[in-house]
Amino acid sequence: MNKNINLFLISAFASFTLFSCNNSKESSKGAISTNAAEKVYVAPGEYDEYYGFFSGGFSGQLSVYGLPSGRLFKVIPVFSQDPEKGYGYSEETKPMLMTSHGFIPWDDSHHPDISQTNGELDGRWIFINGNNTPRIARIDLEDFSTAEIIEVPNSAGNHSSSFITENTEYVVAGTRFSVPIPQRDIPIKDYKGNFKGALSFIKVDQQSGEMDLAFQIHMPGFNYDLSHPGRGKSHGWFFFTTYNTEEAHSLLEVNASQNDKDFIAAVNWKKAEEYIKAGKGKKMPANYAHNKFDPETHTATHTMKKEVLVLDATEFDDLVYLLPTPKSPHGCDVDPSGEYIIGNGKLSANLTVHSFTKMLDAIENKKFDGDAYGLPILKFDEVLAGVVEQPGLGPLHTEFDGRGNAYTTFFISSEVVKWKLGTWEIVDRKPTYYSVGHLMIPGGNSRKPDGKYMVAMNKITKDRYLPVGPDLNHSAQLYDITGDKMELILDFPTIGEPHYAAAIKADKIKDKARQIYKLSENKHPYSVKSPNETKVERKGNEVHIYMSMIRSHFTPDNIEGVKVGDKVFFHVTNLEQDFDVPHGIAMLGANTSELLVTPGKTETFVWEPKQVGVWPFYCTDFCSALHQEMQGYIRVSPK
Ligand code: CUK
Ligand code: CUA
Repeated sequence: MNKNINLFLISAFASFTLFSCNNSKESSKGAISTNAAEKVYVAPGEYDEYYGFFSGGFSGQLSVYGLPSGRLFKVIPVFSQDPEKGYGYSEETKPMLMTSHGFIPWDDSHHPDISQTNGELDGRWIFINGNNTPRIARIDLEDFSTAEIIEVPNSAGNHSSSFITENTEYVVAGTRFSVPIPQRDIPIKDYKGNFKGALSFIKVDQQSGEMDLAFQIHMPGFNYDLSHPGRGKSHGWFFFTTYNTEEAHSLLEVNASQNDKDFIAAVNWKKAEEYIKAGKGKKMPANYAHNKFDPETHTATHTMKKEVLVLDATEFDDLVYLLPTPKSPHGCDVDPSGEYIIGNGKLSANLTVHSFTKMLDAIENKKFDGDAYGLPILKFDEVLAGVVEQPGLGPLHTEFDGRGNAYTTFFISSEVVKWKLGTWEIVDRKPTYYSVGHLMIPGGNSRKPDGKYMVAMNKITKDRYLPVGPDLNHSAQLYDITGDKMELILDFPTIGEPHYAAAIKADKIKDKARQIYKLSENKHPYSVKSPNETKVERKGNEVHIYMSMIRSHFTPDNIEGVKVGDKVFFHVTNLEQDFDVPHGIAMLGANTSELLVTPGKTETFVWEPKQVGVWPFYCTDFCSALHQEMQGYIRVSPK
């Protein structure tokens, strides 16, 4: 029976794919309303209404788009090196990419989430997870740059992350893969009982935004796929979808889809706080990186942490409850009121909605179905709020418009389905082009959604744009959702794979966005405040060049006395104090990237010359009519 469902879904997918190649493009063209252009047109010089932050997937970055125009404003480097900005190449930024496994200049970023106050987006910070080397980054929305990265120990495939509680008390990270905790050499077939999940609660300082791993809850060896916080009435709880509740060590067969139901794990994090306060947490050795960017010196520091506080969920009977949820639920979404918890069962014919009120009631009255994993399992019927019947194939994620409607994506049938909370009736469906993963409504995972637009993020692009060879960009589609029916109004390509996005009214950010750093406040130890302070200093085989840049020259611009075998540090300060006059620097033979230095800042690159000669360097950013004159030479002599 289970196998049959799988086969059915697989063949449905195959036939859908055929269908999409042949027919859907035509039908999407026909479906566009005549005033779509008007709805997305932002006249030259005008601003967009929303900032949209799109995860970069396997690019590891976060890109910033305007909505409704779909214009790309910036790619914020987070987990990957970025030659455009020198991120991860400059000495100042390299420590950001240090981990317990060394320097990892890449990751797979999935879920951005904007900080909240009282369940409303506040635009202070945005958080995003790195999947592969479990990490959480905090991006400061004052200057749109990565301020902090913390590694998550005892975790692997940091996927059910980085979602935040409604006052940004915590950013929460769940492990997709259960792993041996602590890591050790054991046969993989001994998975059951030895592999564990870890749910990490990272405290956020409300003033500085600084993150600190407060505690972890260790869990049975499931896969923890996605999560969302409770909000409103369910504030204080966090919900995680699980699959592979069979605790199979190989998913090659249908091992992990044998169970008719997996679970949503409901975690009472307020209770966890109490237990931690009461000293019930166990200290466990753990090695993880904590990297911070100091805006004063404009330099990152990398430190290693040694310990984590752990609560073992199975040792408490009121910390974690399991809500049976059909067939490998993926998205775990909570409606704006906090009452409904939606489990998007990938292999299920229906959508399952749980009730928070019923859950509390079932807990109170001990309506349990045993505790097979050492955790109370609530009776399915006692927590079920309702079912959306046969909505589509392959549900993944749900968001809300604040008007009592929910919107769920269906990967296999490639559509977004709009349905009503409470009555569970389907009121609209629209195709996506093609195979949608996440969707996003600005504020759609907060208490106050802004239900004007919905963006579908599609996994397959096929024929949407001019062909550019075998590797295509992924695609986003913008829908107007103000009417009864959703209306597709725009397509735009994205950077990497946009697993998820978050968007906020531009007004909440744009006026506090920083334009410039003051040179007088630059505390970088190798900064200079004028060309007169520049110098070349030798310390053994290290040569430190204190260099300045201002329209349109470098000082010094002729450097001699450097030898093969030296380690040469270019500390380059941009003396400009006019807004928007960066200078770049690149040098022939330097095996580093370009640096782009914004006004008032200092950046460093290192060069270890291997060849004698005279090597030119130049400014890479067109900065004035004399930009092309902004150049210099460095002479390298024999050892
Ligand atoms: S996941 Cu990509 S479609 Cu990483 Cu949020 Cu569901
Ligand atoms: Cu400085 Cu071009």
